Amino acid sequence: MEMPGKLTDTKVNLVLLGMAGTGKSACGNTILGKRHFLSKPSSYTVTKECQEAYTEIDGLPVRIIDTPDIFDDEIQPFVKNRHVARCKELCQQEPCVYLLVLHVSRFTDGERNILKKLRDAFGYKVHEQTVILFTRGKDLWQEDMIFEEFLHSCQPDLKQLIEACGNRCVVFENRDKGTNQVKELMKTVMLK
Ligand SMILES: Nc1nc2c(ncn2[C@@H]2O[C@H](COP(=O)(O)OP(=O)(O)OP(=O)(O)O)[C@@H](O)[C@H]2O)c(=O)[nH]1
Ligand SMILES: [Mg+2]
Repeated sequence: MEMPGKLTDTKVNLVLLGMAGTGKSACGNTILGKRHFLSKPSSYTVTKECQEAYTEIDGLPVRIIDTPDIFDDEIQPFVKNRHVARCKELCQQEPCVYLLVLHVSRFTDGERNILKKLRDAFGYKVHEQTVILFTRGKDLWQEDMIFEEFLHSCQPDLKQLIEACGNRCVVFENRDKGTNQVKELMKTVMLK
C-alpha cells in the first residue's frame, strides 16, 4: 500500500473533509477520545466554520481540523474559498493529511466528482495526502460484511476514488469508544 509520504516531523495535521452529515465532527471526536466538536443529526449543516483541536496519539502531537461541507454545489465560492484558506493557514507548519470522510452506506451524486473538487481546492496532488475515512462501520458488521469485502464490491466511481487515494481506507464506528480504530487510522496516516 502506498503511503502519503514519510512524516518525519513531530506533528501532523489531520484535516477532516467531506459532505454534510457524513460524520466529520464525530470522527474528530473519536480521534480526540472526547466530545469536543459539535456533532448531531440535522438536515442543516452543523459545522459552520473550520475548527481545530489538539491531541497526542502515542506521543505524536496531532492537530485535528474539522471543516464545514465545502463540496456542496450550492456553496458560495467566496464561502468555500474562506474555509479552504483557513485550512491552508492552519496546515502551514506541519505535514498535512486529508481525511476524506464518507458514509459506508451512502455514496451520493455529490461525491462522484469529489476528487475533482478536492483537487480544485487543495491542488492536483492532494490525493497523495488523502486517506478515505468511512463512518458507520457498524452498518457493515450488522450485515456480517467485512470492510475488505465492502471495498472490493463497491461501485466503480467509489473504487476509482479509492484507487486514486492509493487504497488508503479506514473504517470508523463513531458510536464505538474503542481506541483501536484510531490506531488503525494512524498506521495508515504514518509511514511506519
Ligand atoms: N451510528 C453512527 N452514527 C454516526 C457515525 N458517525 C457520525 N454519526 C452520526 O451522524 C450524525 C452527523 O454527524 P456529524 O459528525 O455532525 O457530521 P458532519 O459531517 O460533521 O456534519 P456537518 O458538520 O453538518 O458537515 C450525528 O448524529 C452522528 O452521531 C458513526 O460512525 N456511526
Ligand atoms: Mg460537523
